[in-house]
Amino acid sequence: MAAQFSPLEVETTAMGSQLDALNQWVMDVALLTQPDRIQWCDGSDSEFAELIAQMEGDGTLLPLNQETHPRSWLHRSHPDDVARVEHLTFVCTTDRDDAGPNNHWMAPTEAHAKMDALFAGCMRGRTMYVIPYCMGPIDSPLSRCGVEITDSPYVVANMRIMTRMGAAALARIEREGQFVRGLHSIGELDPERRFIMHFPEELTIQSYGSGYGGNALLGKKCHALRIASHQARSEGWLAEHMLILGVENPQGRTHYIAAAFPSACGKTNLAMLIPPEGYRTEGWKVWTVGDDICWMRPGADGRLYAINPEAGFFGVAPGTSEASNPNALATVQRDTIFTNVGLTQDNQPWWEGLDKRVPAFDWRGDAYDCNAGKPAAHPNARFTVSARQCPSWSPKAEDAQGVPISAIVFGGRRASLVPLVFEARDWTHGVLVGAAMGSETTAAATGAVGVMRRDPMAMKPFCGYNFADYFAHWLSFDQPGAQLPKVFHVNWFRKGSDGKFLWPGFGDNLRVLEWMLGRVEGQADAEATPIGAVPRAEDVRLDGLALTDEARSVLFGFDRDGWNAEFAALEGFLDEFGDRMPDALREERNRIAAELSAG
Ligand code: GTP
Ligand code: SPV
Ligand code: MN
Repeated sequence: MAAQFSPLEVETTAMGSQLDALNQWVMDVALLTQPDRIQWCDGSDSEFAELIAQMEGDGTLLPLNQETHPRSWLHRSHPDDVARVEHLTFVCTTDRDDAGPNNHWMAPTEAHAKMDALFAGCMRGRTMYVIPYCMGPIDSPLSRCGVEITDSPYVVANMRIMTRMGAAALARIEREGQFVRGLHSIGELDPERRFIMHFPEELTIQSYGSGYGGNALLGKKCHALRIASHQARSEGWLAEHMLILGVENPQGRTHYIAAAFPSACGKTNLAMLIPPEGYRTEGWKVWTVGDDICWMRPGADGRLYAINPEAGFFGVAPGTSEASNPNALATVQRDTIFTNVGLTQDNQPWWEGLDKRVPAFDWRGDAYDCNAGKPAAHPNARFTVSARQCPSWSPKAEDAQGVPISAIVFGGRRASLVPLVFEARDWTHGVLVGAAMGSETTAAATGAVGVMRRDPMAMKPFCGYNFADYFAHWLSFDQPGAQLPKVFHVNWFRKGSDGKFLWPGFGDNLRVLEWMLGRVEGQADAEATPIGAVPRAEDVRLDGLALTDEARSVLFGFDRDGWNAEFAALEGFLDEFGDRMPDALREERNRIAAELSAG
């Protein structure tokens, strides 16, 4: 059936589509890229097994120790292709201002010409895979679909884990008639010939020259954040770089929390939190709904309802251990693709922070030299695994209606100034808190690590349109009848005078979540300050923690002079957006700045 719409001399698997627009696009792409073969992916087990066998055969995947890690593999990427490339990522809107100063911009005609030249003939000798996928539960009104065309079997295997991929997604696409078009080729994996282009007005993505997750699994950051944020703005919802978790208290009541932290700043870890021992004994539980992306929209009762558009985790491996994140470790014991981790002598995956064993090979496959001072795993080494394998996977995670959100949390890596937690006064203040977020850069993107930058709502690399319009969109949710979540800010990464983290983090972060939910239910105390409500040390349960006096005063303190300087700098940031920046945010900043300087 598929062969009839392809004028090319190519071998095509059956399936094809009932949707002329999809068939036509696949044919146009094939004419441009000239693949030897077209494979429509149905998402079946047999298709997955064939892909894996093929990749084992050509060395793309190395089978791991099947006794300790059944059906799990190591993929070693090209050494220059290990992270997102923000400097090569563009938002191509007709009007430059629609992309905003927060994005790299290129005119759509110029970008199309550039990409057409790169894609021309690039799939000669290769198979072109057509991947219909659904972001979110297949039956959810909040879900959205796309089709990714790629020449990378590694991408197909990862998309099968990360999305609802195949026949069911195709059926929904045929019913709806609309889908996001993503075209990807690994090209020559040449950093000089690499671009990640977004055309939000055309619901189109074009990615060339990288096989790395965020650049190549187009359902993830490209669709579910950059394109979806654009769609969400016009349709009245939010597409956010947030984890979603449920906290069940000893009375059996569950509150859901969504939290935006920048890349490699703790979303996966918080989403899979295991309560500290005392809390476990009392009956506290944490349920994982999502670890990276959250789509939210107001329900009939005025509350925000959230779904996780993803079906798997593409998580940071280094630092994951039995002590820090036992749930993640349990999740990746089988049916997992590891990318750029090290290997032990007996073929088990290994990364820094896992345990005390000494690995035999580093992520490039070279013999590991423990005296060379280089890590065995790449700092941005990742695992791809189905979310259903996670022991804390929430029974509500695949609910078509989503979960109601009680609290929104912003946070980043801030060595100084920012206390452990504070609460915004109201929604407008909360939007300003998100807009003002800053964090130190991490290995999730190429470039320097540890540099402070502004990363509003953890969306600096992911917002598909002008931040000023984005903040205005956030403000617009404050409507009569809305039951908006409370907004908080956290900082797990405050350092002491010895340069070490002052807060133990990980499971103990539940102590902070408990305080937040106490605020939501009107039970917990705090001190009002110009930056918001800050708990005193006695307002948060710290039993069993050995916090130093410095930790207590700094984590629960408020540094007026430091915040004065922070708010002065914030004015400059808001001004970068000129008239487009909503007055309400400027007024909110002015009000707090005045309070701060009034002393
Ligand atoms: P992306 O997948 O890139 O979006 O990252 P993420 O936000 O999910 O980050 P993740 O949870 O994978 O954490 C990244 C790093 O931060 C890991 O090395 C963790 O060990 C470390 N980390 C996470 N939570 C904490 C914490 O509470 N305290 C400290 N000190 N480190 C943490
Ligand atoms: C991130 O960098 O925020 C990630 C990994 O979650 S990627 O899919 O590469 O964006
Ligand atoms: Mn992320």
